[in-house]
Amino acid sequence: MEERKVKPRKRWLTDWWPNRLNLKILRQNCPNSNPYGPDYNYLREVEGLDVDAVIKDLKELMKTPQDWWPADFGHYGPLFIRLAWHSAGSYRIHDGRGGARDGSIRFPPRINWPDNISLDKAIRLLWPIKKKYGRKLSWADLIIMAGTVALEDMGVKIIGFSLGREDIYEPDESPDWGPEEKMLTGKERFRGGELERPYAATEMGLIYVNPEGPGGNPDPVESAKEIRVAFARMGMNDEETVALIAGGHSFGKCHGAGPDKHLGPDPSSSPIESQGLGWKYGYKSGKGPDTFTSGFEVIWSPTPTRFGLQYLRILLENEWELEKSPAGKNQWVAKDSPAIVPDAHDPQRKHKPKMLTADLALKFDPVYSKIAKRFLENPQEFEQAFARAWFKLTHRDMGPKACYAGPYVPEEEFIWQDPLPARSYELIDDTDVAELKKTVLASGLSIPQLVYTAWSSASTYRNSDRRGGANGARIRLYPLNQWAVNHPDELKDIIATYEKIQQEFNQEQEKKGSRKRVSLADLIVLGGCAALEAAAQKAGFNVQVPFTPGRVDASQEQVDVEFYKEIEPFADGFRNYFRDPADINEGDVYTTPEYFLVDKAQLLTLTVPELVVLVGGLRVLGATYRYEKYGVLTDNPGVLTNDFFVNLLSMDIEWVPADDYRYLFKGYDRKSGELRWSATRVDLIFGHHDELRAVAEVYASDDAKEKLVRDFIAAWNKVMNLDRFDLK
Ligand code: HEB
Repeated sequence: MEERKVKPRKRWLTDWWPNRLNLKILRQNCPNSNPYGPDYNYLREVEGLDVDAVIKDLKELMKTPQDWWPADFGHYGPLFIRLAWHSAGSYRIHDGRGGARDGSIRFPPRINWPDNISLDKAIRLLWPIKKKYGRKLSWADLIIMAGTVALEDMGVKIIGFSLGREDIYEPDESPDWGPEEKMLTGKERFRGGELERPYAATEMGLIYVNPEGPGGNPDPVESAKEIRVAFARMGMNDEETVALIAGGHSFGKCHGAGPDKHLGPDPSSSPIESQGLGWKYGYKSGKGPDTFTSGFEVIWSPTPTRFGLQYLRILLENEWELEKSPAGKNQWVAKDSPAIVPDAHDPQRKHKPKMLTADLALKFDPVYSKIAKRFLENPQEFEQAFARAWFKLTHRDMGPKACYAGPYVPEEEFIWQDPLPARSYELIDDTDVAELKKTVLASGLSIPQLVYTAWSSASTYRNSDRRGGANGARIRLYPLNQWAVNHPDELKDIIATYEKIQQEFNQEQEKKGSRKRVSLADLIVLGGCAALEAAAQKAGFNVQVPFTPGRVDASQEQVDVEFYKEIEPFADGFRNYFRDPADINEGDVYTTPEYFLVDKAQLLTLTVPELVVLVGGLRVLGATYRYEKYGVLTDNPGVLTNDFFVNLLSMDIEWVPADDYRYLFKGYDRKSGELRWSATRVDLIFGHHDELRAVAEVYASDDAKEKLVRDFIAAWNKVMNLDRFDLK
């Protein structure tokens, strides 16, 4: 029986006004939506977990088939590996979103993606273990652990595993997954032939690429091109890509027992009695040998529950013939091979080895095939490469090693963890801080320069993968010191000034026999704090800006150069920076600069009031890109006033577009016609958008002068310390 179709009674604002800037992503995961309450500390809980007991339980559960969802080859390991891979594999480097760290694969849209069919079953299979360990083990950790333990159980020498991924309890709507309105289409995300940033998948609803080949065209060479782009967007090079695919497809099978017309709707669209399980398959039994997942019917290896070289050998040593799966999909069969591959459910049956177009990419792309051959000849190298790439795949969104937990964290430090040196000296104290503030203010650097540099250093942080930030002072190193938004030419001189202050201070300490030293990373932040105090003083407020020393300086070798080259921003509303719309690169998503402002605010974990007060404050401080006057709506730049809001909301000013893109604007005095201000869209949005305006009104009010100072400092302090995992 069909579920009664209910016409929605309610229309959301986004249905009526889809172009209205949506601030919802700044209100996700409020503390009161966490059922464990505000005092819950997952890292502390998981430290009390009996990890070996969980591993034992997992190994047993994997080999205990359930009637409601039978195991292929008597082992759920391959399914769990696919679950972990799809949980981690939607990570993309450009904004660090996607990934496994919050367990968001449990929620829409990801649980409903056609690429994730049957993973709802994998999660339900794990429920008894989640239930047993409750608050001590998150879904996010359990999912990655299940895949990793499966690998180990099936013969991979893994290099380690970290716990510490805390669950969310609502869908994460911050990632932009693409412009398409239909699943499994991907036309709109390509511009000038290039995949727009931040996307990594080539089609909506996929983790990476279409297994059948681009747009369903079974061309392995073209497929390789897609794979290369998609895996690069995940931060994986050719060697890691070959290792991951060849290692992953050593296990398990593809499911496409019959036509897709029998496939039911996704979990969110399924009738209520299905209890969150989707894709009920109405063909024969709909499970076990009659399963439909991807629509391919492929088993790669004669030993699908054992790690080894079989996949690579079969791939490289056979000729491949195109055929159709029972669901009508293009797939490949080893032409002259005997039937050497076991059936997943019937011990009497054997099959010929088969492959996907995306597998043949590893054979027909010249670079991939060279690596594949080398792996086949050097089994240990292959296993090592796979184990290392798997660790990176499943941990790269967790941030620095300080965020890791549990007994199996590998000793080794990886470049993608943004490593930091250990501190070998004592920290400066309050007296030193006060002295250094004076020295910085007397160094000739201006308030806008000091604020801009500190902000530039700290605001590289993104909570999506916990990378960037002020610690390490990477802003002074290549390539961050070349980012246009960081004023490369001027930055050199500013850093030189800071280095001089640092040297003098440290030398003096050494002379005194003191072990105290100051790092450049600390000095850059301290300079910003000193400038803020001075700017507040000029506004008539005597305030202390909090400063916590302890940052250290990374070396050039500790910078993940390729990564930081890739993530150079082309928009940053906090500094009123937007690459000229005329020379936005092919491949950069072009949407409005104010959209990127909100996007960046989410990566900085800011609330709406924090976003508003920070932009208003940074503008009057004059900390704008190239110190241009856009948005500096004050006659006293460098003074921490609420002028930005007062002047923006003033009805005495009329705003007029000043370019073809409606990016720049001029503000004229309505009475005299005199030109008063210049601004960008990012400035005007605070007067235009109803919610932002509501908060801007608070700060523009006559009683909010001191409130602005205090709130700005609090939000500033939050941003300066976002990456201080050493303090948490
Ligand atoms: Fe994979 C499965 C595709 C990569 C692991 N895969 C699979 C399938 C498909 C695919 C279609 C079937 C599904 C069903 O069930 O039906 N992949 C793919 C692609 C790619 C991949 C396209 C890119 C190129 N994989 C991968 C990686 C990994 C994997 C990287 C890991 C590392 N897979 C996997 C597994 C499986 C699969 C384990 C099996 C599952 C079962 O058995 O259930």
